Amino acid sequence: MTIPNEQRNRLAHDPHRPHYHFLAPASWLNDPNGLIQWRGQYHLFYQHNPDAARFGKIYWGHATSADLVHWQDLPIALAPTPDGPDADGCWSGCIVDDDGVPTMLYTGLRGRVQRPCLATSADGLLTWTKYPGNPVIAAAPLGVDQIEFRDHCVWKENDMWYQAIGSRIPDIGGAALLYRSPNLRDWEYMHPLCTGVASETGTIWECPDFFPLGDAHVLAISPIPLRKSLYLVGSYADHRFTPERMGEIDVGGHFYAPQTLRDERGRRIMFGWLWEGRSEAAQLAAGWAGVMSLPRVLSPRHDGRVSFAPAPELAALRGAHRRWAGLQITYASAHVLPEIQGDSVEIVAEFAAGDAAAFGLDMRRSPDGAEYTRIVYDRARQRIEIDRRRSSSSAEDQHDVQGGMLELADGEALRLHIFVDRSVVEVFANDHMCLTSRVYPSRPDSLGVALFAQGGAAELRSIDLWEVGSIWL
Ligand code: DQQ
Repeated sequence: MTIPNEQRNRLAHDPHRPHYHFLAPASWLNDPNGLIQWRGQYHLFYQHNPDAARFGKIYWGHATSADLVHWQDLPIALAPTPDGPDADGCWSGCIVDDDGVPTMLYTGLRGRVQRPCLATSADGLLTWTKYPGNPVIAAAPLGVDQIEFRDHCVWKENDMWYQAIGSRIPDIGGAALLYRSPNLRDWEYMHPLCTGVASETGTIWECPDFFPLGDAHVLAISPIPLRKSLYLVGSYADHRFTPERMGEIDVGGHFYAPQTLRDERGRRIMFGWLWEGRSEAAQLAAGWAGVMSLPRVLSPRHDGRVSFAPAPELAALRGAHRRWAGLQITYASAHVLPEIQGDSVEIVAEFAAGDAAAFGLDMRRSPDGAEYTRIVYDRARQRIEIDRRRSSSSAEDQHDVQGGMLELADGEALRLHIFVDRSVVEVFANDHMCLTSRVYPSRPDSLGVALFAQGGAAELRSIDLWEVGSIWL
């Protein structure tokens, strides 16, 4: 049997393979699953096809971390059982603590039919025994699409377990269906926890994740066909969730199917799947596809939205550091930061807009400026964007501009916290908004960082850069 470290070492030479974002030892990764802190250790399970770098027959991969930053691979946790209800795949789900017994609810796929299944672990989450009575729910309720019925969020209220399952109500829209159970095995359908409107929030909701945050409740959903994840903030009463506000979890176009955990310190922490931005042929040739986002800490904002910040533990990866302060940036000059070269760096930059119409920062920049990936703030449109039109010279890679609204109050600075990790660019703007994208620079010398302003001057108040170490133990 190949052990994961050997697989990782075999792919280590690949210049696009991140080294401080989590990814599978090799092959395919998609959704985070079963996130839990158990007896102090963080556990990250993930949708995994060990056979090829493409979606296929899905297993649950597994890794653990003592500090939320450094990870150790563990053997595959869950595999399809021939002739079982999960014969064609073990799709997304969650893990809860059932009075000391780690208990997993996941979606068993057989043919096109998706049904909830249960498994338990008696050895600290390493190996899992499937419940002989699987599936624990025989079919989706009447009126619900029978083959769009998957992904599980389970929680306890008083002595009762509750479960939200993603689905589609024909002619209406995506929905999260609510069930209850005294024992995690016998489930009674109650009603939709929340139903969407197809024109606004898609026709199918995948990966519902429901949790309290501050005084409100949050429902995170990944709607088909939107290709992005949303959060709904609202109130939860009589086992129904009423959304009052909606936002995008990440506006960079590459973040999907997030799941959260509440850790032992009471923090709500989210991981999401960062899909690729290059052709399927390139993914197969690379031998790997799919990366996990950095862990993000969620908190409620004064305006009712949710704020996302990188987990502070990530600072443990920082190496050599450089700092500049008080630079005037004008259109006339290219402000290439000297002595900064890197495809694995963390950057914290604070800009005052001055009279510039647009300003920002280029990274993965070639010395001649032909290749770069740009983060730009457009003042008139109040938009922050990631621009990949010059990120690589390969026609096989995506070349677009993605972004969203970021309103800055009068005099408010733009604070960018950027994590460049080879093919991943993960950006946190003003401590609450995320843009994540994937880039595949063609040139080995696309390693520089530069600042720019257009239509006037901007002031770079300060910029800190760190080299970033690896997360693999
Ligand atoms: N992917 C899983 C499903 C989920 C979808 C299959 C979201 O369970 O609905 O890997 O990426």
